Amino acid sequence: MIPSVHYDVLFERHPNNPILTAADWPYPAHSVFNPGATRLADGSTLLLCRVEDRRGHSHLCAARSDNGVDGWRIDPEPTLWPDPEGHPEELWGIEDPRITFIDELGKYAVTYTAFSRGGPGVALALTTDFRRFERYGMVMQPDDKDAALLPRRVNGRFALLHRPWTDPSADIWISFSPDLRNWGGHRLVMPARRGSWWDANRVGLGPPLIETSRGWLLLYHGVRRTAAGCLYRLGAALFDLETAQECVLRGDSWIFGPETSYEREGDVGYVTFPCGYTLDADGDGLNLYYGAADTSVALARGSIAAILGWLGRHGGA
Ligand code: BMA
Repeated sequence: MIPSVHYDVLFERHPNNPILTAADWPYPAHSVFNPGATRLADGSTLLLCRVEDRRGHSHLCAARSDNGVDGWRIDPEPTLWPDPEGHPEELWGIEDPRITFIDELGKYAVTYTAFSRGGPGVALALTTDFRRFERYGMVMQPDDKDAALLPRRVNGRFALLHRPWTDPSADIWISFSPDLRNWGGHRLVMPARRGSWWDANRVGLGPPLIETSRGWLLLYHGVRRTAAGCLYRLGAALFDLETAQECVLRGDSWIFGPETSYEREGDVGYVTFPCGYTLDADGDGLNLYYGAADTSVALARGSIAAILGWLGRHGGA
């Protein structure tokens, strides 16, 4: 075995992990995982968690904390509940939200997986307070998931990263819209690798893209299928600031993956699945919130400068 001590450690797990589980929930919940995250205007952290019930269907529920680690105030009832009558695409639940604050609108955009009879697609809702939501419905039809908006327009258009399912692999695409309703300009921006690579079979956006002076930083999950099941790990890549569609650097190895018992044991073991982050006041400290084994919510801390430095040493075009 190659000792991991020889690899750079880019994320440190929080000692309180897992920071949220179903046992913390104020109403019956089977599992709580894959939260979207954002910093609210008052400096507190909001996690929009995926909560799965015993039917197997998911909804979203907000948890708020002053320090982003503990003292969570969890909504006493589901925050965003599937609405299959008004929105048939939500028939079998809503999952894996990503949150982007859109400056121009002064609103948070929540992109989530809507599990329809036709398969999982990407749905969008806007909110200012995470209490009332303005649904835009399904913006990318099945099979598609792992989507997030960029916080601002790129060349005059809103931009959405997402992950349509194409035979034989699942890759990351970008699409553009003038109004968040009509989408076009679809383009493949990062394919899964093949063969024995750690991200050989599937890749998908993790949290929303992070804007840095060197480019848009993409943290993505890579999936490798094995005889024992799938391994979900995290990788990094950098996209050019101007178009957000040219991959400038892609890291060769994964930078975070399932190692602890709460990441390896659960409903779906060997899964680390981040959907959200917050930044520290210094603009560098990165709080990465991730689902562990499709069972609980965990936190790992890193630094944008350290990830960019690592990409410079371990990334290729
Ligand atoms: C993906 C998504 C995630 C889930 C992961 C591992 O396809 O469905 O919600 O965490 O699989 O089961």
